[in-house]
This record gives sequence, C-alpha cells and structure tokens, in this order.
Amino acid sequence: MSTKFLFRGLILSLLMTNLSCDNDDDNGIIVAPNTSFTVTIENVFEAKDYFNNGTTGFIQPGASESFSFDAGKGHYLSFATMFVQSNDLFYASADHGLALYDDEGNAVTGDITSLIDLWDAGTEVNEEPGVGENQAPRQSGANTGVDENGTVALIGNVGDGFAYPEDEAVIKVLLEHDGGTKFTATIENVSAASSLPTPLAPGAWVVHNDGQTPLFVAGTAATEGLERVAEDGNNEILEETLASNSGYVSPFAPGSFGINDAVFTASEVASEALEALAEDGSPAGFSLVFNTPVGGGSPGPIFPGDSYSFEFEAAEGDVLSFATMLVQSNDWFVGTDGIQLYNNGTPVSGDITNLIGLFDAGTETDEYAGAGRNQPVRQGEPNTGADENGVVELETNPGSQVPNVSDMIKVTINPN
Ligand SMILES: [Ca+2]
Ligand SMILES: [Ca+2]
Ligand SMILES: [Ca+2]
Ligand SMILES: [Ca+2]
Repeated sequence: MSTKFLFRGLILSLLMTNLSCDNDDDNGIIVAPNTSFTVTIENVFEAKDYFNNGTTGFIQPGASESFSFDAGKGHYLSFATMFVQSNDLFYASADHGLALYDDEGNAVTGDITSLIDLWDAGTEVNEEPGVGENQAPRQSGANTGVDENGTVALIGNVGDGFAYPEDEAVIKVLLEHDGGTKFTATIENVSAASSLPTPLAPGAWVVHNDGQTPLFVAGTAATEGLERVAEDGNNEILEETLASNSGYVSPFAPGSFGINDAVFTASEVASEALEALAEDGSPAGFSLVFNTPVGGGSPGPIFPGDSYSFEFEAAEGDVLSFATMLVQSNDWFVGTDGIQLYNNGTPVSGDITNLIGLFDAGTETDEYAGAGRNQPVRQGEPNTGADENGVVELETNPGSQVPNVSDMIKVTINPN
C-alpha cells in the first residue's frame, strides 16, 4: 500500500474517531467506532394457491371412502370423482367449491349431496351410459374415444339425449366437523340399487379459498388433469398439479428489533408489547420497529418475495434481537433474542438465517396453523383466543404443514 493511501486511511480513522466521541469511556480511552449495519428479512415462502389436497380411491357400489383435512373460516372444498359408466362424466361440487363454514363461522356439516352435480368434462363424445365401447370399463385403453373439443358443463345442460340416474341414486356425500379445524368427508357409492350401478373412480380433493376454481371452470375447456380423471379415473396428473400448488403460506408482520435491549427473552413470560407483536403483528409497544416492506410506501406485512430492511449502529459487544410474527399462527414469531454483532472484532456479515428460530410467545393457545379461527386472518378483532399462560420458547412442533424456518424466511446482515 502506498504512503498516500496509508495517509488517507489515517485521516479517515481520525475523522471517524472524532465522529464517535460518544464512545470515549470515562478514562478518555478511545474504543472502536460504531459500525452501521443493515439487516434484511425476506419472506421466502414458496407461493401456493391452495391450502391442502389429497386423493380418493376406487369406490365400488356399496362402498364408501372418507378423507380428513384441516380448514378454517373462509375455506372451501372441491373434489371430483368419475362416473365410471360414462365417457367423461364426473361428480363434483360447483367449480368454486363448497363453503366449509357458513356466514356466522359455523362449520357446515351433514348430507351435502344436494351440492354435488354430475358434470361432463367436454373432452370425449358421450355414448350411451353403461354401454359405450369407449367408456372406461369397455375401452381398449386409456384416453380412447372421440374428441369432443367442448367445455365443462352440467350434464343437465348438455342435452346428449341419454338418461342418467339421479345424483342422489349414485353418490352420497357427508361432511363431519371433528372439532377445531378438523373435517371428515365421506363419499358413499349408493348406486347398487340405481338404474345403472357404477363404480366411482380415483379422484382428487382440494381445500382452497373463496373465489378459486382449482379443478375446473364451468364453460371452459378441461385441464389435462381433469380430463384424465373424467375419462379414465386416473388422478395422477391432477394430484401432482394440486400438490405442487397447495400448502401453508404466511406473511410476516411488522416487527421490532433491539440492540442489547432484547425484544424478548426465551424461557421468560412475554411482555405485553411482545404479546401484541406475536398475536396480532403489532409492534406498537416497541420503540425500534421495522414495518414498511422494501419498495412499499406504507406499513404492512411482507408476502412471499417481499422483505423488510432496517439499519442501526453498533459497537463490539453489542447484541441484536428481533421478532416478526408468523401471521398464520396464534402467537408465533420468528426471530432471535440475541446475536453477537461482532466476531473477534469483525462485524458479522452475510446470511444469519441459521441463527434464527421459530418461537411461541406462550400467550395464546395454539390452533392448527393456517386455519385456526383465532389467528389474525380469521379472528374478529385483535387479542382474541384462549390465554396460554406460558413462557416464550422455541416452537418445536408447529405441525407438518409448517416448513422449516429457512424455507419461510431469510435473514441477512451486512455492515455498511
Ligand atoms: Ca363428454
Ligand atoms: Ca374413453
Ligand atoms: Ca402459543
Ligand atoms: Ca389471536
């Protein structure tokens, strides 16, 4: 290094020393200057359109099959299963699914067969039911028959001239509420005594939000996944499509950070300020907050792909803590109660996600994450839910639907 650069470096350090005179201790000894850090918190959830999904199997006349799932207020159920003695007909709810809760927030239960209809996928020309040689029981192979190039329609609106048994004579669908967010649906094949006994073929179900049409849209062409379900009772493609697009996703809420003055302490009772942060995403009780998404104009949560960023100055020995609510939970937050900002005199730098944990504030009893009625998206007002009377601790059993911390959030720190 040239003397010129050394000189410049000296001037710079003298300037910085003067600027950081607050760091003079009582004996007048100069301590290391503060470093300015930037922390970035990014929501790295993989965006998904639907909440969860599954399949149903082959249901012979006289048999039934049940499947269970979790769902919250605002969730809908869609499913489809083939009317096997046909070319491309299937039983399903309306294209937007059926509401699992009524307007008062009560679970819908009982016999819901009246909400199920027989649909024509519009992919294969209809033959006489139970007789046609291109229908699943008789066709020479999968995907055999005359292309229809039509759209998905209620069979009652198709007018193909054939007679079909009443829906209630073939299928019966029951919905039970098992408490909390748990439901069990049962599909019963009651066609044995009908004019045309038929198996119901492997199908698919999906729990989703209002306004979504995950299996088909009436009046438009069927997807390949639905075509295979409706013509051949093959649910593989539809299952794959739904599974890759279903799962737990959550925003993170405005949060708080502290330098030395910790936002929380593990194993201790949460402060009121932390309770509001962890239950309702409100950092109002803290002085140091991050609340505005990068590139956003006003405070709000961060969704997949969004991030928060905040800056602070710290000196060797200082410790960073922070907390941001995992919104689709009762009182869970992601953060740390203490990360050393220097490592042997060097400012910490880079990805520190592995130092971050998922914590339960211990203030509100946990429900199924993503569906519980006392979680922010579904609760009527803040601070709703049963008191937990616990302490802040790592959440080690969040439920299999909740990804690992590093698949939900990425935290980086950089000295400026
Ligand atoms: Ca057809
Ligand atoms: Ca066929
Ligand atoms: Ca809790
Ligand atoms: Ca709550």
